[in-house]
Formats: sequence, C-alpha cells, structure tokens
Amino acid sequence: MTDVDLRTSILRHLTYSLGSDADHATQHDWRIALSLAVRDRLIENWHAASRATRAVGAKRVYYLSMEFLIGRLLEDAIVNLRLEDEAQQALTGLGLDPVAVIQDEPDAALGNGGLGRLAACFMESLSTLGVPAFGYGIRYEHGLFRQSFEEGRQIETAEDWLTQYHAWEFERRDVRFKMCFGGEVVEEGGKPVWHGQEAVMAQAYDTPVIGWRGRWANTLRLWSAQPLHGFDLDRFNRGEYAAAAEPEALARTISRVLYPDDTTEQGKELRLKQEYFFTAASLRDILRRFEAEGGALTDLPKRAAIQLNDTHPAIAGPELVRLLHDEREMPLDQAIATARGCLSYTNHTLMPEALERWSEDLMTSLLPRHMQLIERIDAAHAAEQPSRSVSLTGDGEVRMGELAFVMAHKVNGVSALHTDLMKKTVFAELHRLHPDRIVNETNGVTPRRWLLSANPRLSGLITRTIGEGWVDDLEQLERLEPSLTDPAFLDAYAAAKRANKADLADWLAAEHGVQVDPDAMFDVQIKRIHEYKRQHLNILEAIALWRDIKANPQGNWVPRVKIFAGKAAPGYFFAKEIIRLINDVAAVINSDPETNRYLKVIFLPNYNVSLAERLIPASDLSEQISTAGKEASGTGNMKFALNGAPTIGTLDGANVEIRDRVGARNFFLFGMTADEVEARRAVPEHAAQAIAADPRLSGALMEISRGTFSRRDRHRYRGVVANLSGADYFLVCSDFTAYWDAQRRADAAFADADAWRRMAACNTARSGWFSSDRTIRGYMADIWDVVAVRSGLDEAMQPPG
Ligand code: GL2
Repeated sequence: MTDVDLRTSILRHLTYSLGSDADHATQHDWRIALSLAVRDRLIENWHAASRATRAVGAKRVYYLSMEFLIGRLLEDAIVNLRLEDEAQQALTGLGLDPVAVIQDEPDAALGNGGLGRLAACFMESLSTLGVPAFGYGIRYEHGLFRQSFEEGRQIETAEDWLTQYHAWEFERRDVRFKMCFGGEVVEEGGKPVWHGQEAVMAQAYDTPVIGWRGRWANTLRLWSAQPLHGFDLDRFNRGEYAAAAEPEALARTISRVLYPDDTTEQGKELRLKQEYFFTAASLRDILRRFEAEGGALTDLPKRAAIQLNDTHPAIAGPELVRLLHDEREMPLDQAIATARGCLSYTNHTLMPEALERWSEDLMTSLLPRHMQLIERIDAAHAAEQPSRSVSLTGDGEVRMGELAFVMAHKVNGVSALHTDLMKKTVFAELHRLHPDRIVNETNGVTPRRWLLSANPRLSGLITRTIGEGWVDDLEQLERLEPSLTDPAFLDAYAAAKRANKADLADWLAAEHGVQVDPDAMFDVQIKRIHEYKRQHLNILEAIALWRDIKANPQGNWVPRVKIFAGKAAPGYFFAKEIIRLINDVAAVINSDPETNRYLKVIFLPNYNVSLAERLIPASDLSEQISTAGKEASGTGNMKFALNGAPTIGTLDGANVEIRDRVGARNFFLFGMTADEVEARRAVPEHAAQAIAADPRLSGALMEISRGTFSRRDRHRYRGVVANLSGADYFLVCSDFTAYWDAQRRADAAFADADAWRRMAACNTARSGWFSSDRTIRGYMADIWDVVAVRSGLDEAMQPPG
C-alpha cells in the first residue's frame, strides 16, 4: 500500500475502504480516506519497531495513565512522516481545502488538562527517541464534556468523538482479559484465592504513535469494557428486551465516561472500578508479554519499567504483588521487591483533595484480596521503620499516595519547586525514611506539535535561520541567540507573530462574531478554571483597567484583548461562577464605546488541544498567575514561552525555571513566593487589609457588588465578592496590587515594539530546555534505566539529499 503516491492511495481508500466516490464524497469521507492513506505509511515502521525491540530483548517502558489528551492525530502523523507537501498537493489537486479536511477531525479529548496532555507529549517523545514503550489507558466512549455558554453560564453536553469512524485504532480481538470485582477470598489448599463476583472483559484497542521522521512508532493501548457473555437470546425471546441488554450496558459503564475532574468526589465506586480495570488489564498484558518472551520472573524489573501517572493507577502495587505471589507463587517479600523494582510514581499535585483516598469498606467490597495485600505491604513497610510513623491506612481509608510511594523505587515531582515542596510537605516523613527515592523531572512539551506543526510561520523562520536540527534537539534554539540583535531576523519574527494574530482575528470574527485589532496586545489565559489558577485575579484587573480608562479616556492606553478559555468541573460551583463573571464582564466592557478601542474581553467556549494550537502562536502575553505553591508545574507556560509570548507570572511550578532560563528581564514577575503565601494566610483580615490599601481593587469589587455585571440580578456575585473579601484562601486580593503593577510594566514594554519583539524572540531562543524529549531522557536515566533502540529505519526515513 505504500508503493503508490498519496493521491492514488487517498482515492483507493475512498473507493475501496469507504465505498464512496469522488463525486459524492463528503469532507468526512475525504478526511478518513486521507487518514487511512497516511496510516498505511506508518504501519511498517510500527511493526519494524516492535521487531527491533524483540530482537534485542529491550526493556520497555509502560506508561499507565487514566488520561491521554491526544487531540487530533492526522496532522501529527502527516508532520512526523514529513508528508506535508505531498498531502497539500494531493488535496488541492483533488479540489479540496487541506486545512478544512485536517480540521474536520474531532479532538480525542481523553483527558482533563495538563496531566493528560503531558502523557500525550511523553508518548510522542518516546517514539521520537526510539524508546520501546506502551501507553496504557481507557478507551472512553465519551471524552471530556463539550462546553457552551447560556447567558454566560457553562453548559455541559456529552462529547461523542467515537460516533465518528476512528481511523487510527485497531481492535485486537486476541488481546482480551477477564477482570473481576467483588466476591470473597477463600483458603484453598492453604492459599488465599480470590473469587470475584462480577466480571467484565477488557478489550484492547491499539493506536500507533509515530515519532519524528517516522523512525519509530510505539503503541497507545486503550482498554474498552465489554460484557463477558454475548447477548442473552433466551431473555430476549421471552420478551425481556431491556433485561437482555442489561449486562452489556453495565459492563460498558466502566469505559463510558472520563471523569471531568481528577479530584472527583462523585461516583467513587465507578472511579475505583475504572482505575482497577485498566491497571489490572495492563499488568496482565505486561506479564503475558514477558512470559511469552521467556525469563525468570524476578528479572521482570530488567524488562519492564512501569510508570504510574499520578495515584490513579496506584492499585498496580497490590495487583502486581497478587499476580506474582498468589498466581505465580513467588514469596511475598520477593513479590513486593520485584513489583517495586518495576514501578515508579509521578506526583502531579500537592492539593490535598487530589491525593486519592479510598474508604477501606469500599476497597474491601470491591477488591477484597487487594485490601489484604495492602495490609501486608503496610506491615512489611512498618517493619522497616523504627518509628512506624507512616501507615498506608488510617481513619478508615487507604492512602493511595503513600501506597504508590511505598511500592515505587522512584517517585518524581514535575518541577524543581514542586519536588522540593513534596519533600517538605505531603511526603516529608516518607522522604526521611527513603531519602533517595524522590527525584525531580521537570515537565516538557513536544516541539513537533507545539512549535513545528502549530506555528509554521515561526518554525519556518527558525529552520531558515539555524537549520532543521532543532525539531528533535530543541536546545539548538540557543543558536538563535546571535540573531536576537539582527534587525532582519527580528522583523521576520515580528511579522510571523503579526500574521498569526491576524489569522486569529479573522477566525474570531468569523466564528465568534468579535472584532479585535491584531495590533492590540493579545493577553491569554487558557487552562482549567480553578480558584488556585486565579482567573478571577485576571478579570478583577480587567475591571480595574476598564474603570481607569473610563476615568481618563484620552490617556495613552495600550490596547489589549484579554482572551480566556477553559472548562470548570461540572460540580465545582465557584469555578463556574468565575466563568459566568468573566462572560458578564466581557458583555459590558465589549459594548462600551468609550473603552472598547483599548480593552476587549473574550471567553472562548470549549477549550481543547486544537484551540490551544490556534491561540498559543498568536499570543503576546502568557498568564501564569497561580497562587505560589499550588501549580505543580504547568505545561501551557512552556508552550507560550516557546512561541514567543513572555509570561506574566508568579514564582510557581515551572514558571521558576522558565524565568531562570529566559532571563528575569524577559518575564513579568509579581506576587508572593510560596513561603510568603503561607505567612500571609496567617495574617488576620489579610484580604480586607489588601482591599483597604488599594483603591483600584476596592473599586473593582464595588463595581461587581453594585451589579454592573449582573444583568437583572444585582446580587448575582455576592458569593464571589464575599469569598474574595473574606477568607480569600488563594490570596487574590493580597497579590492584586503587585499584579496590576506587573501588567503596567507589560504595557510599557509592549509599547516599545522593538524591545518587545526582542523579548519575545528571547523567550523562543531560550526555551529549548522545555522539550519533552529532555524530560523523557531524564526519566530514562534517573528512573527507568532504559535505552533507545534503533529500528534500522533511521536512514530509510531521512529526507533525500
Ligand atoms: C497537574 C498539575 O496541576 C499541573 O501543574 C501539571 O503541569 C500537570 C502535569 O504534570 O499535572 N496535576 C493534575 O492533577 N492535573 C494537572 O494538570 N490535572
């Protein structure tokens, strides 16, 4: 299939795979035909990669994650296979608009935010580096909900990406495992045996993940829950139609929806079932592969590095012990040591509500054998510590963070600050007991998607200036340094940004009916809506600025467009209030003829990966304004810096490292440090003090209180104002004045166009360290002990010449 040109292949697929023809094909048909044609080009590389792995008996990485926020796959594959020109020619030759065809693909939104997107970037980097790896997760029928607004309020509807033909996956009918829940543990022949009560099938679906230049491809294996037995014809024939369909419906529930909040309180039992379902199926698959290849079980850690992405797959510890000890008769101590040799755990947040705890009752009823093993693991761990200060259970709960820590040989944080805080706070005692276990691996992002593909104008300029080597060696961006004083380069840099902004302005007008001036500063905050991320600090500043402009409309204001996007968890009331407030403020400010030359506020609905790809290259200023100590790392911050949008931000998460690298002069720093935050919280009436000290802040709050943004309902934001002027746990008021000042420094800097473009270009040139390739190399050396494998395709895939 790869011996023909892309155009022929598209037409063949249109005819023979889709049963359509060029005269009647819809955009969807063309997109699927193109996807299948592109897919054909990567299958052989994919197979070659697994053959090469088997041939050398290489150690594999297994990345277990509840979330893979992969977004669109077609463009990624085209870019990584270097098919851009051929695809462009083929599609235009067929009378199609390449952009429209590619954008017809729905986002695969199998994740909530940063944690899931990180997993997707890691999969791409693992393939680019040629590291044998599997990603394991759940094939959710409904990804993250779709967001729209009704009178400014968030409305959620089900997302249905799988209702369209999904061209990238292969169902593996031979890879199915029976997963059990509930039941009891009984002694049989002196051994505990778990007899589950309920069972479902885990069915594997594989998606190839192709690396840069197609040199290597790994597999994302997602599990779908299916009923154990087929359709109950007996019941159906008796006329019990609903009952006949029931087992199927029940089984499918497990892979039906992605929880829209990774700190969810809802559906606890279903969530735990999902976690066990995909973790246990993955471990079964890992052991099956290991046993097929041969070797002593105690050698498992030499062949399998299993990474737990947060605590969601933390049940892997007891499950692997169960598979080794109960089912393969390895002595318990050895089983624990072997499991620990394979497992490692990434912590992604210090927020107490996100560190999972399951009630012992629930654990006992759903996974009775695991509860026993958790107690055995706890006892074995307690025997190692004289003080017995750490326990895996307590207050009737199982502590999954502690369990993951104890069962892992390495535990990592996701930025230097976060890792440091982890050692001092949540895992202080465990760190004292195991001082070598915690390591830091600062997050990164894949430059193929987030620069090369999302920002063709800028990446073209970079390639013309320093060659193409940066694409898989991002630190080569340093070689732009001499160009930072070259006016011709800076002109071209500024022109690329201006053109991206003009494109965005056109799109905003066409899709959302809002007019913006591409020469205004595009000030962008896009991420999940959460109090700690402080979108309300940003909107308060907008209100204060609007009032200042109104008071002095002839002033020398720097025009700004404030763009927000992000979803709030459906059950998170306050976050949804923030969304509504921003929308309400936008409606008032945007229709104010006195000010709207200078200030616009836009909240774009349904934030997802493809919207991020559209916005980031067109941004001037990146809002990273979380309360210090709360954002573990952030990865959006890196994408903005790389695309030449300086940060306005606090010393939180990876912001600290971004500022160190791009230079303090190219970063608008404000706000309290993590230590100062703790101290400030202890000050009685801290919010009231801050409000009294800053008339702009008190004015903005007064404007909300008096109903300016409340349409007919004056008291709409009473709760928001009460929160901010009362407890204000996230210290919005205490950081407001510093934030305002930093924004005015940003205005002044933006007004000096020459200085600004140098600052933007500096951000690009100095962000090379934030590639996920660098992060993965860190995991390989510090955690996994794996090496890359060559597939033999390296030369074959080099471009001619
Ligand atoms: C997060 C953190 O909040 C975020 O700061 C970090 O960049 C990502 C990836 O490490 O992980 N933790 C978390 O639970 N979610 C995140 O996005 N959802």
